[in-house]
Amino acid sequence: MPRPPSPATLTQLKAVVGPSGWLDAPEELAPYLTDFRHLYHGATPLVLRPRSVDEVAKILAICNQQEVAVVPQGGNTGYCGAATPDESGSQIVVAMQRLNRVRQVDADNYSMVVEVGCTLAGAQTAAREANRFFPLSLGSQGTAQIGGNLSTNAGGTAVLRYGMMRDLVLGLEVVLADGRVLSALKSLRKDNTGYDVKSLFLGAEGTLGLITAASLKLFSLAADTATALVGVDSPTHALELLNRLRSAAGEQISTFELMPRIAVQMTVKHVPGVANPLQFDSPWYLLIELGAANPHQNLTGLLTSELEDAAAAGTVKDAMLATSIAQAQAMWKLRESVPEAQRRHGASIKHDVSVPVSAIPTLIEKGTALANALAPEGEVVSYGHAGDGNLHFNLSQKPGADLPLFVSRTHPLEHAMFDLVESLNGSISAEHGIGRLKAEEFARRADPVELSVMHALKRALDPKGILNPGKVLCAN
Ligand code: 2HG
Ligand code: ZN
Repeated sequence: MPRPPSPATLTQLKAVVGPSGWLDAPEELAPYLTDFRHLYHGATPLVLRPRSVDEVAKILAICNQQEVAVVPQGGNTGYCGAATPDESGSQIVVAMQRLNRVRQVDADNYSMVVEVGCTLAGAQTAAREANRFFPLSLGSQGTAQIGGNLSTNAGGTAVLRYGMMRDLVLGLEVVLADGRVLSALKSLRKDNTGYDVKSLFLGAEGTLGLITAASLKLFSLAADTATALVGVDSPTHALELLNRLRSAAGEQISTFELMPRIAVQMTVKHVPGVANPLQFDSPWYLLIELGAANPHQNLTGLLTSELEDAAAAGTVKDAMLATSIAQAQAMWKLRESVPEAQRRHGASIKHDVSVPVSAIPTLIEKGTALANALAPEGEVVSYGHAGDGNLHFNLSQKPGADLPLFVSRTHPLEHAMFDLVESLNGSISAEHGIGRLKAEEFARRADPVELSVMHALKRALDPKGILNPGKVLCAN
């Protein structure tokens, strides 16, 4: 069991990072103590901001020896409280933002090595400057850091084509609990040498080691893009359109995002600068993007004719293709601002879940019935990455509804939603992770054998339990 750090240990830790590498004044600590959604308010005696792998290694060696708990933190944009220390005041925060070098971009190998404190947007820019493309794409990419993306196995809006963060990793550098550095930073597409050890740290939310750098896959930049906002009558029609587009455009579809009317209305109302680019009203909207490296693909022509055929078949109600970069950006801003709009609208209950793509219409239909029955003070705002089966099945507090009553619906509704998701062979966490928020539900619902393997790995890699305790796995 980890214990509070002694004054001597705190002094030792400060010495590792030097005077500019630590914070302990209450006003400086404050930003590190609350998660993005303000669900948790923790305490810590010390925030360390290492600049090098060597410093991280020394920090962990000391903490392991002294049995002091460590909570790694990146951009602090996570949804499940994984990067927030607990309330005990005995956990040290290790913030990674100064470990932010781009170590290498190898354009010929279509790879780059970046440190975990780089923002996602910074990594994308480094790739673009070498005429390459790093495809992970999230609304929070200006703040979210690569370390958090790796540790939560982030998803976002291009998973349909490029997969999740896990699929974009070639190699990792990780500091283990005892301070040893695991160097698995090779940039190879083929490497069949034993167990895939690095994969253990992806999605582990800092509970098995602290990732310090990653080798990431790069792709060709799109020279031709087509973006459209499309209105459909139902999620079933959305699925029909997805199938049609997959047949016609295959891998070229990178984005297929679903939004209900209420999400669009909320966003236009609450987020400054968001104009409704669609001049027609529809129960459901889709943001669709196709991209190709070949500039002569005429993707706009392809998308136009597919949408026309879909309209003739009754699948599509109406559609608008972006005719300028500004118009495409406005469509993206509309989609990416939905979480912000929900935040401004009032309290929300969120479920980041996934099901097989074919079950999305059932999830929405049955989930809406559950929500109406179990949380009548809320209205359903279910949107997200329909093309890969991940829905943010969220609720917003109805205007004027009783707040404590609405909030009291959270757990009963979550149980019912997770039961539904399980009955559809889905997952209770699609892309936001487990953190502290879902640790108990995860322990209750995970396959017991799989869970016992996870605990065995945790014991093997972190025998003293100093790495982000209470996150992902509940105590034994
Ligand atoms: C998104 O897809 C994010 O916009 C946030 O994953 C989802 O706020 C949410 O529930
Ligand atoms: Zn999402």
